[in-house]
Order: sequence, then C-alpha cells, then structure tokens
Amino acid sequence: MTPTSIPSTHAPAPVGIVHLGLGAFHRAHQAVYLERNLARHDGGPWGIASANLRSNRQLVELMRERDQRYHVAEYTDSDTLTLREIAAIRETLYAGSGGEDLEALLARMSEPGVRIVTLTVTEKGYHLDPADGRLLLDAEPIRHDITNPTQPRTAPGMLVEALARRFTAGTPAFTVLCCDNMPDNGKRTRRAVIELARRRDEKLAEWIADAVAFPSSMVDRIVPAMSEAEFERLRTLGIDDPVAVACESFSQWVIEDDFPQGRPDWQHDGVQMVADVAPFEAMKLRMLNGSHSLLAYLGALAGIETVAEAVGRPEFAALLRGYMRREAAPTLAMPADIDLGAYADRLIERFTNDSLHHRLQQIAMDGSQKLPQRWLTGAQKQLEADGEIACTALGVAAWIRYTAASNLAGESHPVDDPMAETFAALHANHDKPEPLIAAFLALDSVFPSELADDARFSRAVLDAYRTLNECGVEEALTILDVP
Ligand code: CS2
Repeated sequence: MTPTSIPSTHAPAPVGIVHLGLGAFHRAHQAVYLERNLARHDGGPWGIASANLRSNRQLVELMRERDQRYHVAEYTDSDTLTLREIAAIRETLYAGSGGEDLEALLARMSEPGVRIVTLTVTEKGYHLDPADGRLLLDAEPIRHDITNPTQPRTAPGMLVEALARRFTAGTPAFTVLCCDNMPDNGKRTRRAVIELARRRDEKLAEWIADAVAFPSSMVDRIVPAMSEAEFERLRTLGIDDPVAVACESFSQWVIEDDFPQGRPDWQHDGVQMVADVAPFEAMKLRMLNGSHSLLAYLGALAGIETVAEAVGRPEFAALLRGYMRREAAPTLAMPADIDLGAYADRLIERFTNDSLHHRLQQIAMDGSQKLPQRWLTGAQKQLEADGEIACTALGVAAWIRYTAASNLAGESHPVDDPMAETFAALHANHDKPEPLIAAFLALDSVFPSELADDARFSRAVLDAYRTLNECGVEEALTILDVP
C-alpha cells in the first residue's frame, strides 16, 4: 500500500481554543478540522491548547517531545490510506491529580484570546445522572470541586473556575462546545456548569446563564484505541510516531451556530453549521452508536473480538439493518434531504472496514452512561407508538448478561463502568432471571421508570435474557422476533 501523505506546513497559530480531553478522538477529529482551517489561512487565531484531566500524562510528555506534531492515519479500506501530519495543537497540559499544569490550564482558559473551550471527556466526565441529566452533587469528584472550587478536578469544575476568573476580571465569557456523545450535549453541559456554579456564588451562576453560549454538536468518526500492531503497521510505512492515531476516513461534525465571541470559519473545512443539531444527534446516537452497542454486547457474549468480525457475520448484519429500519429510524424526524436508508447502508459499510481493529470491549465500556441515549429513549418512543422493540430488548438483555463479567462460554472479561460494583452485587444476589432483570430495570439512573414499568418492555427483556442464556447468541437471533 502506498499512502498519500499530507504534511503540515502552516505558520504556528496562537491559542484561541482550549480543549479538555486530549484523547485519540480529539486528535483524530476536531484537531483535523482545525488543521484544515489553519492550512487554509496559513495560521490564524485558532490554535489549540489541549489538556488531559485524569489520566495519561505520558501522552502529554510525548506530544511535547515531538513539538506537538503527530500523524493521523485515515483508512478508507485496507488499500487506501491517507497520512496527515497535524500541528493544530500548540500546547499540551496534564491537569490530573498531582498535575503540575492545573494552574497553567486555568490561566490559559482565562485569557481573553481564548474564545472557545471544547470538550471530549466522555459521558461520565460530566457527572450527570445518565437518565435525567441532573448534576450528581453527591459524586465524590463533584463534592471535591464544591469544597475546593479553585483547585477543581472535574471538567465542569474547571469550566466554573475559569469562568469565575473571567467574571472577576471583566473578560468576556468563552463559548463552551461539548463534543461528547450525549443528547442535547450543549444543554447538558450548561446544566452541569450552572448547577455547580450555583453552589459557589449565585451571581456567578446568573452571569454564566446570561453570558455563556453552550452550542450543541454532533461528532462522528470511528477512532479505535491504538494498538501495538497498528503502531508497527505505521512503522512499516515509514511513520515512527508514538502519538499517531488511526481512524476511518469518514468524518462528520455538525455544530449549532451560536458563538457570540466568534469562531473559526470551519464551514469551509467540512463542518456543518446548523440552527438545530438535535435531529442529527438523535440520528447518530440511535443509528450508529445504538448499532455499535448491539454489536458490542451480543458480539462479546458470542466471543467475537472486533466490529468488522461481528458485522461480517450475516446474522449480525441483518440484526443491525432490522434494528435501524424498524426500531431506530421510526423514532427520528429528519430534515427532508436526509435519507435514513442510505445512512444505514453507509454505517454497515463503515463497520465493515477491516483496517480498523475496533474492539467490541472498547465500545462495551460505560454502558450505564450510554444506554439511555442509544436505546432507551428510542424504545420509549416506539412503545408510545406501538412500534417494535425486539432488537432493543435483546440488546438490553445482552448488556445485563455482559455485566456478569463473562461471556456465554464462561470466559471472563472486565466490566469497565462507573456502576460496575452495583452490577456485580446484583448478579451475586440474584441467580434467577426474573428477579435479576427486575433488579436491573429498577436502576433508575439508567432506566426511566415509564420504560421499566412497561410490561411489554420488561417481558421482552426477560424472554431475550432467557433465550440468550439457554440457546446462545446465534440461535437467539433466530428464535426471537428479530430480523
Ligand atoms: C463507540 C463510539 O465506543 C463507543 O461507544 O460507539 O466511540 C463511536 O465509535 C463514535 O461515536 C463514532 O463517531
């Protein structure tokens, strides 16, 4: 394979954006759009300062050693690869516990030249109740930030402290752009920040409510965690880069156009600027992420390792098509030019990309934070309209079985979830399906009570759970009324 290489040649750009969450996704998504922007202008005011808040100090050190330059390897398929050099990130910081850079980060966020703060801190990084979006005031990190507001540990805490400094100094507020996979992600972030600010100073909370814009956004690009095998593959192509990221060539970013302090003209870089992101968010969460989670739990129970391997099996591909057409698409109200059938076909094609070693275990993590927006809102809408929920119920049953920390062959796997201890206790206390399913559906931070109390839903989950355990995944797909 001969990759197409695109070097970075633009002039260094001063920092205009601070980003919280220097993970692979940020480096392969937002930073690539900004790189295009800086390349078009040969610089400009929108360089990024990017910080890790909780883990991976080593990445920050490696980025610094490489003068903040790295490569993004975009695979269209196993024969087509574009290698981009990215220099949009101008500064990296580590503000985790013991992080010497916390003060530097807060100082950066307080500078007048910083007009946007973007975030990818994952769903759990906001410390919101996944079902109703309330700030979890009793969560330990939030309690810490309430007691030590000037030494925050959480993303909402850092936003509040930086905004407090701007408020005191008379510096205009920055715009907060959430780029995590949550519905109404701007509104949710706003709620977290204002609820936290209110614990500190009512005036500050009022100012934030009036002065800070929190546009919503939909982000999309499949970016698997890097593996040693992928680093090795890149080395064979001449790229010896310990902070390289590999991803698919597809990328989408839809942003609500609400930036009172200005923004990059990134509509020329492939970003879709719209008045209302909600339909795009719902489409992506229920169709793409919902399908991903179906593959993750059912595939993991069947001992399958990657997305491409799972979707390569006809029964899984049929399940995804059926789920999207019969259970997800009917819940969506899209602008006239969006064809959900074509969107679904494109997703299956993207999942089939076998150049990406996208592990199901990576997608399976944090189910408690993901299920509501991926499956449960859709299931509620379907039940209201007397629609089908068989695939979703099967997914929920597979998730519950997955949280027992073993697959159907009895091989164990880790359960990476903020509620993992609760799940372990539920499995330990209930060895019969009926009470176990009832106990899971009673977790009100995951399942809205109207859904848990709907006998059509609970019965379908219980049936699916029994069938999965008794017959295995493949047969369950045939027996249950799924496509
Ligand atoms: C995945 C997402 O890990 C997961 O939960 O479903 O990270 C997914 O790959 C991205 O949202 C694609 O844009």
